[in-house]
Amino acid sequence: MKKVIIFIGPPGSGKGTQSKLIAAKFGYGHISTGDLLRQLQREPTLADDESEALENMKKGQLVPDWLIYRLAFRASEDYLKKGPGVVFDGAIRNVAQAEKYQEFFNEQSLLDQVVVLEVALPDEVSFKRLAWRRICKQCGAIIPLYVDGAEQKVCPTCGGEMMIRHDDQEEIVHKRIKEQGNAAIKPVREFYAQLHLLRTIDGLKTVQQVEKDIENVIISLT
Ligand code: B4P
Repeated sequence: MKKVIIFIGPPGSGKGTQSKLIAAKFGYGHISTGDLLRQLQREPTLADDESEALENMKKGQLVPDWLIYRLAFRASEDYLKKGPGVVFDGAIRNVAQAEKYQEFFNEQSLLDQVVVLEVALPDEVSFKRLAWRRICKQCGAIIPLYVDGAEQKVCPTCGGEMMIRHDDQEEIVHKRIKEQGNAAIKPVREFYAQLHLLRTIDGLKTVQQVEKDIENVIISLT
């Protein structure tokens, strides 16, 4: 199996859901730049440039690249020292970032250890999923509001209270899909396709089916 598994895909494609499952299954570290940014947001004191950068996230825009590198590279080095590998969740959203990560993997002698999994989903489906996404306040699980037509009232894993993420409000979701949806991702997927690192997974299937498809791909790669 490759040591570096990178998930790309439009917002709501299931990158977060699947990368957590895969990291837990194989004992890999899980780096979600979205989670790292939300964690940073909760810090009591922030540098001015960090506060400014986090404003972008609240508006549904990408944060500046330097902040992503600062957070993700440090976390990745820590995980690689301790465990078998790392799963990157939504950590690469433009070509400049993709190039910079390749430089970083080169410095770490990991260039031949990279696979990129695109979870593909039409933008129309993204909208519904994000507007109906809830997060458990207690354990951080990602929960769809409706399962088989029934509304979920508490976290099915720990019984915790569910909350709606600030950037999952309808008008912000529209903006995120416009700015981070399939049109925005196209150059990134082309970059990785040219390097023969890209594998595409159909994100329209059920969570369990998508997980199985991903497992089959990563187990087949040496
Ligand atoms: P993230 O936290 O990464 O969020 P996301 O892209 O919206 O969601 P994801 O695709 O992970 O969907 P999920 O599994 O939750 O990013 C948040 C923000 O951080 C960005 O908008 C940006 O501002 C900033 N940011 C992060 N990284 C950055 C970077 N590299 N550069 C610049 N800025 C960056 O799934 C969504 C819903 O669908 C859930 O309800 C889930 O249960 C459901 N679902 C999942 N799979 C399903 C399936 N197969 N079938 C049915 N439902 C499914």
